[in-house]
Amino acid sequence: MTLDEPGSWLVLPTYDEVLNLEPIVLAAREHLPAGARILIVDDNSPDGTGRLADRLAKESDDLEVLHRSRKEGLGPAYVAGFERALEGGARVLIQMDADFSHDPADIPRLLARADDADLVIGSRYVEGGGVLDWGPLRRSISRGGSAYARTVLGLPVRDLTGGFKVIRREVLEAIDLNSIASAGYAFQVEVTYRAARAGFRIEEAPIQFRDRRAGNSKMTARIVAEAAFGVPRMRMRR
Ligand SMILES: Nc1nc2c(ncn2[C@@H]2O[C@H](COP(=O)(O)OP(=O)(O)OP(=O)(O)O)[C@@H](O)[C@H]2O)c(=O)[nH]1
Ligand SMILES: [Mg+2]
Repeated sequence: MTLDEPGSWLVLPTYDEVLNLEPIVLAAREHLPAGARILIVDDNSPDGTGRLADRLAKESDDLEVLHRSRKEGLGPAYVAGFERALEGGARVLIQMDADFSHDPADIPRLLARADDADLVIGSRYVEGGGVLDWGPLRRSISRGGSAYARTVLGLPVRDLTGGFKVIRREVLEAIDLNSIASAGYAFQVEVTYRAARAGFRIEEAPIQFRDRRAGNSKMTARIVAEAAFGVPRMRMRR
């Protein structure tokens, strides 16, 4: 395996994304820098996403698959994926949903911002960012969630729950990934919180978020509750 500069790895967590996976991989390749690698982290999806991922990996050598035996939530899937990418020599990691809620065409702009930041957050809640398809209820839950976490944690970040990020290797090495307990959106908050506490430079770049293209949402009341109760706990633990 040869890694071109700057050693970018795209980590794509999947659970039942069989309809989105191949299109998102093709779209991502169009926008990733030369030499970038793609790591799919699949939690034994019942719909066969993992088998499709294996086929894609066989067809091209820029892509590999990390199979996990069961669904444990986004957090543990990302921790496992980040570790694999770090072992593989990643210098800059990109995390993105595999359902087209995040636009792969934004990758170069986010990566460019990492020239002078350690963590770049694709942000719905800064000037120029937004959410295209959500109704008023989901919008206010998301906005309220970010505002709540921002206040409780005292962080100057507008979009704390978003999952489209560019993260420099040094950040992940510094924040003790394995002690992160959060599984859902709280995971996104916790990574950013720890990066901020460790003194890393954080920037938000505007993105337009849209509803998933195909398949079903995995958001549950439990994930929301974990974020609501988990955020004050993060602060107490520090
Ligand atoms: N490996 C793995 N991936 C997951 C898990 N939960 C969600 N994902 C993936 O993480 C990304 C974001 O999750 P989504 O299901 O889109 O969750 P969401 O964005 O909260 O909900 P919707 O966009 O409304 O569907 C997608 O690529 C999912 O397939 C999980 O437990 N394990
Ligand atoms: Mg989604």
